[in-house]
Amino acid sequence: MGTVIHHHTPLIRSTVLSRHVGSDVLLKMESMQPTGSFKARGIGNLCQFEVHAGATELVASSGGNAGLAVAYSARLLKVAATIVVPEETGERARSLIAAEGASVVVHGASWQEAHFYAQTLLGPTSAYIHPFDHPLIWEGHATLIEEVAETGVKPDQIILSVGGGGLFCGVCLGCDRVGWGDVPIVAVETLGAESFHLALEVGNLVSLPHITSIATTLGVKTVAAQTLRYGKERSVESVLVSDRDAVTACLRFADDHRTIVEPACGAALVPVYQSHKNLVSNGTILVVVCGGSASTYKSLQDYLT
Ligand code: PLV
Repeated sequence: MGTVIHHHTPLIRSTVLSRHVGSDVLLKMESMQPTGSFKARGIGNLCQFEVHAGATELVASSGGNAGLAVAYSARLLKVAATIVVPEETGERARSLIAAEGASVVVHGASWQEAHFYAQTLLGPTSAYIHPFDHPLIWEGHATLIEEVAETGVKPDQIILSVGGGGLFCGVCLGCDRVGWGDVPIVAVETLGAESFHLALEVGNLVSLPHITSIATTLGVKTVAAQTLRYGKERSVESVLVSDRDAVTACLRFADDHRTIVEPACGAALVPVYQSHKNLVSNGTILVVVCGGSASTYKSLQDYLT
């Protein structure tokens, strides 16, 4: 058996949110993974594969949470890790990564610059761990849908947030595996990080000039090619929300569910808190509470003042 890196997470029916929208709102609590986000699933899977293939060092680039999952995996798998984060990644995320025993390197304005730089640090026995663009990452993330399906519930709609789309690809793959290929997905991004929205609009991959959203872990200038492919093939509604609304959703969620998440995750809660016009009524809505470790209650409050 391999090393246990991700956990089976709770699936909670939210009374508050269900009453609010008039549908059953089910929360897949990925915020309860050991490093606070869904990343443990797919990133853990890729790290495990690389170490079994002989890697003695894992090198990654990340907005924060993927890097934290690499650092955590590396510690469990007993290999070294170097994580390159951009300048916009805050002190809290950096210190959480360092606390797992990884080296933290700060480079570039956004994740894309960190990504190019990280690849120059690879030694002969290092493996590069991308934060979202790898089939083994999608395989790992797909397990969250398999866990929901095991409960016997089939949702009428799935809401999640999109950065580069690793989570989205994993959810699409998981849906295919459990026979949910027809379940529509609401894909949420913040304004200033809307690389998926624009790609869907023009039908091609686009590159944002800058990331201006505070949801820096959604701050990917170009989504993965597979993200766009799935986006074209399936029933996907792309929704854009403001940073302010994402933070407000985080604070309401903290009060309603005693859980602190990043704005990157709060974004996926906005359509629910704002009773978005296209939410299914009298049905079942699955929200992927993807989590994120960089925020504190105070940092969320400070943003609004
Ligand atoms: N964050 C990536 C990319 O950052 C990272 O390196 O951590 N929600 C949270 C809390 C996240 O951390 C991320 C990804 C996402 C959502 C979006 O996931 P994706 O990239 O798989 O769509 C720049």
